[in-house]
Amino acid sequence: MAEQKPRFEPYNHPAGGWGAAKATAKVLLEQSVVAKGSRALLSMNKPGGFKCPSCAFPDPDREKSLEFCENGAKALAVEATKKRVTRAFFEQHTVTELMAQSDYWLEEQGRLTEPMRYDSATDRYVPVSWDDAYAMIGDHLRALDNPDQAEFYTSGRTSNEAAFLYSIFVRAYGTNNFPDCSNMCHEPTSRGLPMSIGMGKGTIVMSDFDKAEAIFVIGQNTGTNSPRMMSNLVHARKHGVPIVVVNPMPERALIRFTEPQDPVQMATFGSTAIASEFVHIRIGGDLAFIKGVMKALFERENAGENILDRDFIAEHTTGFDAMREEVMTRSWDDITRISGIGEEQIRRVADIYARSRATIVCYGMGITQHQQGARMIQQLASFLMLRGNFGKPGAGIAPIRGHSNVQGDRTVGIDEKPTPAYLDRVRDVFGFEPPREHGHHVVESIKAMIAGTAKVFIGLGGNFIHAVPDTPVAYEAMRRLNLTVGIATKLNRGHLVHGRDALILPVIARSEIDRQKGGVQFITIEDAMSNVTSSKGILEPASANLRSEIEIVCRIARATLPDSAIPWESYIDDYDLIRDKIAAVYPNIYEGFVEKIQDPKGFHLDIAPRRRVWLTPSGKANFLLFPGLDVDDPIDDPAMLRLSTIRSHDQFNTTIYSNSDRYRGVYNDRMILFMNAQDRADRGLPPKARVALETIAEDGITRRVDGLTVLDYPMPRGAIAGYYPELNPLLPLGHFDEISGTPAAKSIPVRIAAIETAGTA
Ligand SMILES: Nc1nc2c(c(=O)[nH]1)N[C@H]1C(S)=C(S)[C@@H](COP(=O)(O)OP(=O)(O)OC[C@H]3O[C@@H](n4cnc5c(=O)[nH]c(N)nc54)[C@H](O)[C@@H]3O)O[C@H]1N2
Ligand SMILES: Nc1nc2c(c(=O)[nH]1)N[C@H]1C(S)=C(S)[C@@H](COP(=O)(O)OP(=O)(O)OC[C@H]3O[C@@H](n4cnc5c(=O)[nH]c(N)nc54)[C@H](O)[C@@H]3O)O[C@H]1N2
Ligand SMILES: [Mo]
Repeated sequence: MAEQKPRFEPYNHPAGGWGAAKATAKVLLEQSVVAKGSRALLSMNKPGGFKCPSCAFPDPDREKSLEFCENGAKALAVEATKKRVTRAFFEQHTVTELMAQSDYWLEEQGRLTEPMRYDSATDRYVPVSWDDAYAMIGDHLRALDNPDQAEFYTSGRTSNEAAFLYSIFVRAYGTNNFPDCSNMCHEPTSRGLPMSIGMGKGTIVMSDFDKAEAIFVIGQNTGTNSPRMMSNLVHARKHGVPIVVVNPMPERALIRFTEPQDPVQMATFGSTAIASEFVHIRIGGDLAFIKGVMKALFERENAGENILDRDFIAEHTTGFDAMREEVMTRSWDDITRISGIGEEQIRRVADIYARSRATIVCYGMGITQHQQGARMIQQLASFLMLRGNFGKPGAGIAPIRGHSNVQGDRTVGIDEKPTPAYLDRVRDVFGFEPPREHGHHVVESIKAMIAGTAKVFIGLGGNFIHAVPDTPVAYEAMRRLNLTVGIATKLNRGHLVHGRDALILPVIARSEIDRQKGGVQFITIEDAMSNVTSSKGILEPASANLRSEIEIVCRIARATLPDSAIPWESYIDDYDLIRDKIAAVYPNIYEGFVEKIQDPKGFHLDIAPRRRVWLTPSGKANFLLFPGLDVDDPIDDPAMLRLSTIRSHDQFNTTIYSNSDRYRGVYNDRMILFMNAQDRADRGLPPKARVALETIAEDGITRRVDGLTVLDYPMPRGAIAGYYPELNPLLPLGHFDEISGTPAAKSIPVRIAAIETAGTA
């Protein structure tokens, strides 16, 4: 792409619509895959086709002709691209030269085509045979003093089958070190929600959207990150269902949206107003806000109204009185000051909630990535419990997951804290004694690398190095390792920041045909609403020398554990054999997997709270105490700003599709700080000033990012936002959610460190 000048222009149209249609066509064109891509799009998310590799939102129940969105099309187009990274490419560029290129450029080079090994003599990646690559991994792993010296990362695009075998292999090898992308994402859901409702997953299914009488969307940028959910929101609004949006940024699609799949709206340039209440929350103000809404409800009850579901509370819950008492001690002054929301709006929202007989709360990274993200989620569950919004149609909690199979990977064993019952099942089914000691999550794995106790890193997908906090520290940690392995579709920074030995192992992508001895195979995924469906690629693989993730895992297992009694090779030929084992390890969840997955629509995993069954120690749903009003540690520094690191409309995590962010009016620049104009003026900054940002932390480390342009934006006072992963150097490794270890990427305390240029008006 030619270097283009940065441009800022507020986007005043509805989101979606023709802008989205145009962007979809453009990306197919850029990747030279118009015909192939369009054919593939027709089969995406259809029974018998493959699952969109982008987000985890389920397929709709409503019949429609096309089941993809602009960003799903982008994800597919970059996967189906005609561009290739070949051995000639690696011959032309040393790793040092590649390091000087942008992430965007690396991604643009296209699909990896054959296994490569790092050669330190020439500072280049050179071809290696698959067998030699497996042997190298086996040699390194067997040479370690202790299996806990290896870290086995998983990213959430990995299928159930590959993740399951990986979890068995790693445990047979002898460790529970499973850092995974979930540790930076919905881990607060997975760890926090079970304490409340006995289950770390969402409790709604798609049809609940049609029955809900109120929908909350908190800290989630739906139009960009799970665009297919916009259909549900549009449908709800057309039927008069109020939608409460809680977000420090007035995200365009949540304000006004044109449904690209609605021919009438498209033809008439019509659109739907989405948020009936837009709650312009301060970063981390959600606890104060939710407690404010609860206080308003309790006050109305005290005044004689009948708002709470007393039967539900009595029969199904514990801890209600203590919780209510704590909420009632909070003053309206504190609630409004800390949330940034006026009492009047809080009471209006309370009224919406009080009138609704079935309420859904959806949330995303704006809730999870805080220092008390898990406890905040527990309060959302409590809020729902007040009116019995579990186990009835149209109601429940809806964590909107990220990667398309991040939920499934956890269900089938990617868990650094496995339960004893699960480990017993693994022992009984596979005949080895798995390690019992808990392993490392992401933050702990980096600490182990820094301490020098970790020696080998294997990444099953993902781009660990740019997803994690404290980028420079992570670089240094990676470079100390004996071996780093990237199992990937595309070249990324993680392959360039490597250990003494390094391998890149290219895989068959989800949209591609996976031919094995037993015929063409399919894999399965579990979406954010616990539907398990099959996915079968239809495109020719990008190269004849790719392997399936399953094969790679099995071959690594054999090379590492030559005497293992587990029949690794057999799983490569026939993935049904893996599904049989999944059923054996998880009889309560996956019994009859092989038969049930024959249904083209898939099947739904049991979610106990939907039946009002609470798998908690008390056997009830628990109102949990979270005293105070702050989700993050307050900091007494008048210069402090809270930085939220977010996604643009044109990226998938660390993959940057373009440097623009259409709905926020930003073109050709990602080094942006969205800031309230008054906060800017208070700091003596002219419009569009170029500044450096520095983290406020007490660990003696200076964290600074230069070259950021300040953009006046409707942010609440004291709150700023900028892009991930460029701002990850500002996120301290020690700044994470207490319960889950998830980095608090939405609440980094920072200050302006320097004004580089005065900017322009
Ligand atoms: N196209 C596309 N789709 C994706 C992804 C992608 O990168 N691109 N990533 C996938 C993944 S892995 C994930 S986890 C999801 C992420 O999807 P989202 O959860 O939408 O993630 P973000 O864009 O990081 O930010 C979420 C929102 O939180 C708001 N926010 C920030 N701080 C606060 C706060 O303190 N309170 C509240 N209430 N809101 C706050 C931000 O303004 C932003 O609108 O999307 C998945 N889908
Ligand atoms: N500051 C900040 N940091 C964050 C976040 C944030 O909001 N702010 N969000 C966090 C979140 S929610 C997440 S989930 C993580 C994401 O962390 P990761 O999941 O590690 O990162 P991705 O960018 O999704 O990984 C992209 C790479 O995956 C590989 N890949 C793509 N498809 C496939 C496939 O089918 N198979 C295999 N084997 N490889 C494939 C490609 O090589 C590509 O370069 O980042 C986290 N980090
Ligand atoms: Mo995520």
